[in-house]
Amino acid sequence: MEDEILRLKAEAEAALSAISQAGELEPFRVKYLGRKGEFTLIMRQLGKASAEDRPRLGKLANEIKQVLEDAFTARESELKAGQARAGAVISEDLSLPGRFTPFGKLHPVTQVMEEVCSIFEGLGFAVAEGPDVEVDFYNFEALNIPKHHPARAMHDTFYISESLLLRTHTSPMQARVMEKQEPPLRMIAPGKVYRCDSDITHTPMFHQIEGFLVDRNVSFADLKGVLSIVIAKLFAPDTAIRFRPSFFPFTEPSAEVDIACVICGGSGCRVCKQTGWLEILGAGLIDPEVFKKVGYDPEQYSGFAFGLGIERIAMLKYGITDIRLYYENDLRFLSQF
Ligand code: 2NL
Repeated sequence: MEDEILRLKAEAEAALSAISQAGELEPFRVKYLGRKGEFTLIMRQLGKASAEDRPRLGKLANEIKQVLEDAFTARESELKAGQARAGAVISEDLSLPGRFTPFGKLHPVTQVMEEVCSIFEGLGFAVAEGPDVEVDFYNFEALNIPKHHPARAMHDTFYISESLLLRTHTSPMQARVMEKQEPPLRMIAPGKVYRCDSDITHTPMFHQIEGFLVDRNVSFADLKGVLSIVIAKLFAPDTAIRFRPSFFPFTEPSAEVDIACVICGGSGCRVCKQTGWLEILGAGLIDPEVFKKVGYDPEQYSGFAFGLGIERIAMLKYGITDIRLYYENDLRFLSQF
């Protein structure tokens, strides 16, 4: 009887290790471990053994059955894992097109902002960013706009308190830099600005880049030279430009700069209101009063400054006709840039 049990163990172990495919597992289980299998038969025959041998043989048979069941389970999971690996390789069709991964893009305003910044950086201008919440002094006072000056009314300021406000332009940053550093200086200040104004062509928040250069003997010709290069790089190399006299409290003389209409090339159309020209920025030579406020000697230094609105430049560059498109988050619009 004992020999029979041990022989069956050896036979089952050999059969198990010969199994190479998952399909052979079930017949093995039925033959050796099933309810009508070889081990069940042996257990039944234990009744024929002598009373003194029976407990020992029963224990031996049970132990061996357990060992075989464990070995079977291990072999089963081994084969199933192998099958999954093989299946994965076979089911992959390498000729199928890849899955589309949607990717984001920079907003057109951000793209133009970065483009203008990199053009100025190429001309040696440093980039400085400042706080959106400003104190009255840097936003107005230092830029030659005293309290009750009519220019304050032009700015439609959002006040937070008597002396705190949302900056109405990015030049406060320039005043902060001039106060701390001595010329020669060349820098630009990009960022968000805020004005309490909202209609089809105005949003209460928009983006500006303002810049300035201060050194000895800086003239209007230097301003014209720098702006000509920037406009040529931003639009087309042969874009015509013109300067019109204007007024800003912080520059004297001041000018508004136009480019030949990017739509009609100067012959007149709806976009340029039949003038052939589009205004793209304001500029001028820094007013000596500003130099005094930041502690520079206007007899020693001169400089130019300019400011441009990014939304407007992006509209002209890309032919965008409605400023509201910037804020609707419509992917059909945004994915074009
Ligand atoms: C415009 C006009 C301008 C500035 C901005 C400036 C002034 C100083 C220092 C640094 Cl004193 N930046 N900014 C100067 C002239 C004109 O903006 O029409 N902007 C959209």
